[in-house]
Amino acid sequence: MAGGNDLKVLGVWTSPFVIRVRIVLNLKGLAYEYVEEDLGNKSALLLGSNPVHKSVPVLLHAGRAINESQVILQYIDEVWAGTGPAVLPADPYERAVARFWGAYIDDKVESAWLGMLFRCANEEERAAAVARAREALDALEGAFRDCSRGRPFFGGDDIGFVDAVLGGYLGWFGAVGRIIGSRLIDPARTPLLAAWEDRFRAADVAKGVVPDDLDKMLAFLQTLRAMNYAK
Ligand SMILES: N[C@@H](CCC(=O)N[C@@H](CS)C(=O)NCC(=O)O)C(=O)O
Repeated sequence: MAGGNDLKVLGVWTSPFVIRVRIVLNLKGLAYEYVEEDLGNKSALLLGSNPVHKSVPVLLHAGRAINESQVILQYIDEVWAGTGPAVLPADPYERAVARFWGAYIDDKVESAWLGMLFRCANEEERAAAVARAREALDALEGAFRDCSRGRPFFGGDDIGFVDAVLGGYLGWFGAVGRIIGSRLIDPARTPLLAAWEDRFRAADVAKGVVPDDLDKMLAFLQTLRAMNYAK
């Protein structure tokens, strides 16, 4: 790990947005301090660092705050361009494609994620959100085929931008799988993406960052629901 960069991440351990930032810091081999926030009682540092959205993640680099996870990923890639693998592709067209899919994931997958876990009043509403998630995953199956060109990740041989953006959701996908009794990324329907999920979960940069304790995730879900999170 490269130290001495004065990096601090304000986060919540289950947040897909925080997880993707930690994955990219790991990918770059950058040491950082991680500070767990309580969304029910946000710290003065969080409120002062992200006064617009008051959300995590916040990356503090030498005391200066960078907000919004996809902006943070691009910042890390630019500042530490010479350290570790590139997060975004070098080619401008491929960079545009990666940014397109990153935006797609936070549009379609995020809304389905909120629907599956937080905004469903009954099992019928949850099933509708699962169907929306699987439709988005169908599109991502095609994206994976085009971006990876037979290699293991969206980013090619290494985990890259789209991998980190989508990979941040895998902890919650596991929890959804437990609730619905089947894998959200269905190997029969989206086989390339299901194989990608297995590879991503096994990657060193994901270990200890993508949550795999489903009981703990589901207990945390109850806490968030009690807080009326994401209403
Ligand atoms: N678009 C933001 C989303 C961040 C976000 O929604 N974070 C949640 C945690 S998963 C949060 O901090 N919510 C603030 C709150 O609950 O008050 C990003 O990509 O960073």
